This record gives sequence, C-alpha cells and structure tokens, in this order.
Amino acid sequence: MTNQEVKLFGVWESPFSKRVEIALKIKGVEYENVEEDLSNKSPQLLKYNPVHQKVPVLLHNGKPIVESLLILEYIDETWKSGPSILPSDPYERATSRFWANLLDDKLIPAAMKFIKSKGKEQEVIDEICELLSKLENELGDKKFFAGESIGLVDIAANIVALWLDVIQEAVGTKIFTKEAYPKLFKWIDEYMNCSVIKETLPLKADLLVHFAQSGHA
Ligand SMILES: N[C@@H](CCC(=O)N[C@@H](CS)C(=O)NCC(=O)O)C(=O)O
Repeated sequence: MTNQEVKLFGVWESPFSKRVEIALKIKGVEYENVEEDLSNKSPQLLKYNPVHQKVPVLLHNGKPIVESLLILEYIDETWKSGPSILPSDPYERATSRFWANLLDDKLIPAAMKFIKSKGKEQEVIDEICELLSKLENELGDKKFFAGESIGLVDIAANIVALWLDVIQEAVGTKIFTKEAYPKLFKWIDEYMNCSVIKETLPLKADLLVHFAQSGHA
C-alpha cells in the first residue's frame, strides 16, 4: 500500500498508546505520531473518538479506529506483509483474545483500584495476585505468550512488563516480585529485550516522575 495517511493520536505514558506503536513498528508501517495533552484534548481527538474521548486513536486514510485491542487487530488485518500479531488458527485466535480481554477487563481495573487504595486494600491485592498467577500459568515455559515471537497477548500485557512495577513502587506496596512470579519475570526480560519494545516503551524513571506529578500511571 502506498500514499497512505496513518496517524496515531496517543500519549507517551499510556500503555494503550504504546500497544499501537509497537504493532505499527512490528509491521513496518510508517506513521505520524500526534502527542495529545489529556488535560486539554485536541478537537481532532474529540472528533475521532466522540464516545470515549480517549487515546489511542488510529487514523487510517481519514478513518478513525479506537480501542487499542481493536486497533491491533485492524493493523494485523490491514498490513499483511509483516509478522502476524494474531495466530491464524481460529482456536488460538480466540484464546489470544480471551487473555488480552482479561487484562483489560480485570487486571487493569484492579491495578486502578490498587492505586486508589494506595496499595492498602487486601482484597484488591488478592485479586491482582490471583490474576497474575493465572497469567503465569498461561505463559508456562513458553518464551512469549504467543510462542517464539511476540503476539497479541504479549503486546497487550506491556502493562505487566512495565507499568505494574511503576505502580507498586509509587504506592509503596510490592506484590509483583520475581520470587512470586518467576515465569512472568523471565518473560519481562525477553520482552523488554526485543529491539522494538526497547525503542518504544518509556523509561521507568520517567513514568515514576509522571506518576508522582499526576497521581496516575
Ligand atoms: N480501553 C481503551 C483505554 C484507553 C485509555 O484508558 N486511555 C487513557 C490514557 S491511558 C485516556 O485517554 N484517558 C483520557 C480520559 O479518560 O479522559 C483502549 O484500550 O484503548
């Protein structure tokens, strides 16, 4: 495909925006990054995502796509040339979507509650630990959730790879440790070592400063 308009409206500190950046880079798609200010959202963001008014928004030849997991699927289906993000087998595709959705439906809301309760509510801690154990179990001895190279669940789980540690350091309650989750930590090493991930995800130190200033990750 030539002469395409591909624009990403995002913010540097968002794990959701970073999912989309990672997918575009994996596919080798050239795009323009539009950095939003969430305290003063641009008219374009409000126009392209009138329902949720959130980043990320991918604009492809004038057409907006919203919700990061849907954008990942759109990218995978639109740019067939690069490596696949979703597996081709229908059962494996459904399973990947299940785990990616679980992150967004359960783990991320629990992490938000963890921040709100300043890491003090045992019920929230238990919920996060249970979800992490399930993820650890799903990963098993694989290098990545998708197998030998990164796929949908790996990209969706970048919150586990970086943001969770920032959150627990910021609130001062450590629950996600190498001792408790050795497989997930091995995955983090592999994931953070991929060149596309290294060049895309922000530095932990910068996220910590941002968290201290804004009160959210
Ligand atoms: N489910 C959405 C979540 C996106 C999201 O929560 N974006 C945040 C930034 S991390 C946002 O734009 N917040 C602005 C607001 O809530 O006003 C996705 O996967 O794209």
